[in-house]
Amino acid sequence: MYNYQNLLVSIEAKIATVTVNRPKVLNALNKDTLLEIKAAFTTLATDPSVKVIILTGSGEKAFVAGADIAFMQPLNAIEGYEFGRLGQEAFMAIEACPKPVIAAINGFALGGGQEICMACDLRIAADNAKFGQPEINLGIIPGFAGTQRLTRLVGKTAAKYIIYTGEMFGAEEAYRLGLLNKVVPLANLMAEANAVAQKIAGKGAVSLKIAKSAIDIGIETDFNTGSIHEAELFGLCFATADQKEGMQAFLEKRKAEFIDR
Ligand code: DAK
Repeated sequence: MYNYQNLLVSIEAKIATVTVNRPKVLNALNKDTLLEIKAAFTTLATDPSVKVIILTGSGEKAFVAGADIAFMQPLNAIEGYEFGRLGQEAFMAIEACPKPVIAAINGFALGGGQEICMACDLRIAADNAKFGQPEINLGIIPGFAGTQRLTRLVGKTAAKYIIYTGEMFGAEEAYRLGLLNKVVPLANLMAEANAVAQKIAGKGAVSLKIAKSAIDIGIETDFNTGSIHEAELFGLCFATADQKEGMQAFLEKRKAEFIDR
């Protein structure tokens, strides 16, 4: 089911790990890799054996060093448009996936690499991680919705500085800007990402799914509409066995056993 050329997918204890596996080019994203990311996340979205997904890169040097420049260089305008749309669709498959997605950032996350980690729900970086939107140095701008996602995550002031200068910045600066949830030593990265994934996998799948929807839809709308959407989703929780169990467990002073329904 998960047999790809440029991606490795493993599943253990309800946690899927998706690894972009092109270490010779620092896991740069070409058309085939984007097609595989889109296919993998579309399948993972409905795979009942998976509750949480970790996205990482192969090797210790790079998470994803961006879109594949050698692939892009000869493209004409139509091909460039199609490549950009494909990238946006692949990243949307991550963002629209109803399960929490954690980026475990193990090195360079540049251009499309920073953009793909911004499409994830949470970001945990190794202390060697390097971020940046260097597209301006190539005569282009971020094209996988980076101008939109970066601005929403760090605000206009920081986003414009990062995009106008193309400067690289380290994990501590990314953390300070609010781009990251945690920074850990490289040797601990996957253990930490797995620990967070396990903690989340112990919650109810329905409340996780609708919390993601409440946040992601709410941020794209006005406060009042977002609050109404939240109230409707809040009400929906009361149709689940997990809400009954969660509250019963509290009253009985025991740990809740969620069944994801
Ligand atoms: N693409 C292709 N190959 C890459 C690559 C990339 N993004 N990044 C690295 N590589 C390759 C290098 O060419 C090199 O290959 P060989 O020479 O060994 O064959 C190998 O990976 C190792 O890289 P280096 O030798 O350069 O390693 P260093 O440690 O010296 O430097 C570096 C690491 C990450 C600083 C450097 O490789 C670098 O600056 N890479 C490029 C980073 C970059 O500019 N990334 C942004 C790419 S632009 C679009 C939508 C979105 C986008 C485009 C279009 N549309 C709407 C159409 C997105 C654009 C981007 O992401």
